[in-house]
Amino acid sequence: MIIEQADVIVTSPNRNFVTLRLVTDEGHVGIGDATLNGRELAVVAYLRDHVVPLLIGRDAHRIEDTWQFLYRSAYWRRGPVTMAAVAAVDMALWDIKGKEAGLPVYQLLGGASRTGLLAYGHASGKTNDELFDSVREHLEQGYRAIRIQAAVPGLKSIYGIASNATYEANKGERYDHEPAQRGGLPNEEDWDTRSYLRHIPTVFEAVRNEFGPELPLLHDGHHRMTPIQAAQLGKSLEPYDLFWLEDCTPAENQEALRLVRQHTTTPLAIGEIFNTVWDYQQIVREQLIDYVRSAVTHTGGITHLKKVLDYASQYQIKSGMHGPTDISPVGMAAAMHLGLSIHNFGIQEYMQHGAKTDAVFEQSYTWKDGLLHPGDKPGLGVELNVDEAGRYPYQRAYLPYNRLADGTVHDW
Ligand code: EZ4
Ligand code: CO
Repeated sequence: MIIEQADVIVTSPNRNFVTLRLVTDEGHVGIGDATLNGRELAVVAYLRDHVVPLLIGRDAHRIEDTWQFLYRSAYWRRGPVTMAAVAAVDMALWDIKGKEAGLPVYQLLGGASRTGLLAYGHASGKTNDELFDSVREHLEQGYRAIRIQAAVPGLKSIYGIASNATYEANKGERYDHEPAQRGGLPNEEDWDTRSYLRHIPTVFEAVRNEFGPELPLLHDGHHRMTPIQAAQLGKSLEPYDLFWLEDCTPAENQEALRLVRQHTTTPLAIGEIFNTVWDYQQIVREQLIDYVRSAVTHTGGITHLKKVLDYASQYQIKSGMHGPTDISPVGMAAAMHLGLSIHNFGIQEYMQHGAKTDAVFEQSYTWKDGLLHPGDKPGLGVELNVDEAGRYPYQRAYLPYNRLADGTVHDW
């Protein structure tokens, strides 16, 4: 089965998505997600100019060989652009193999290890009352685990607070929280770690008082703390029994997590911006994290992320795959097939795409009683409606960035 055609399709229904579409000589179509939020066109160029010419004429069945060929023959290894491009090829080939076999991808990966995937959504609010409304609405929608982000007094605009975080505020449309703003230049947000460290434990105390001890609660520190500040936060959140504290430090310095671990038993999740197993080498071996945050889209596809998660499983570390709306429905489906099949699944982030996105990407995955399931259609189970995609041209969009009170640029 030979790859005859490869197209890179950029579309911007509710936000930008990059999709690789492969067609074989037998007429099978496979799609893969290559969306790198805020840097989409870099991956488009990498695919179109450098990867597509290598794919035409290759045997579509040789997934592992194609992965190794794209990774090693480039000479320039790793990095988010390269790995998102490789991921898209990998996903599209798994999609094709499933269609050829007449099986959903999770069956090719060993079959289901569970009936469905626990998913968490994003509640947020500028005040505790607003936050409680957002939590209630998520519970009504069926979420069984919820991420909590709250505004910090004195800071005008910070990460994770949706202006339209409730169904009601969003005029009855599913909300599609997306920090990347279309058009113009990056939004500037402000930051002060001391105010944040003082405020966040009071928010979790209020949420536990309101919703009780059972509900799994998560929180994202979004790379802003030093190791000792992260240790302080982990410790101060211990009474509220978090499912995880995410990205407490910018974890390029893997060793830094040792210090955090020495001080707190709050579980740690890291890795949404990592892209290979090498980024996890030390933090997994030394058991410095509890959850792997990598998305299939940003970590070399199903083939490579499965290797990362198999490595993590030796240390009882589980998956917590990244799933904001900047992962396309194709990337989300790939995550669900992988999550359903591996033994060490932990939780899946799931935010629900907007109506326009759903019309471009026809999905067969389901979300019922708080659990996701990839569905049983052959392949990944998502079809790209090329005509519908063509109605939404690319729109430049940047992620925001942070400055401290004295004007210093800070991690976002
Ligand atoms: O900021 O996906 O846990 N989720 C996150 C996301 C990221 C965006 C960046 O593209 O941190 O909201
Ligand atoms: Co995050």
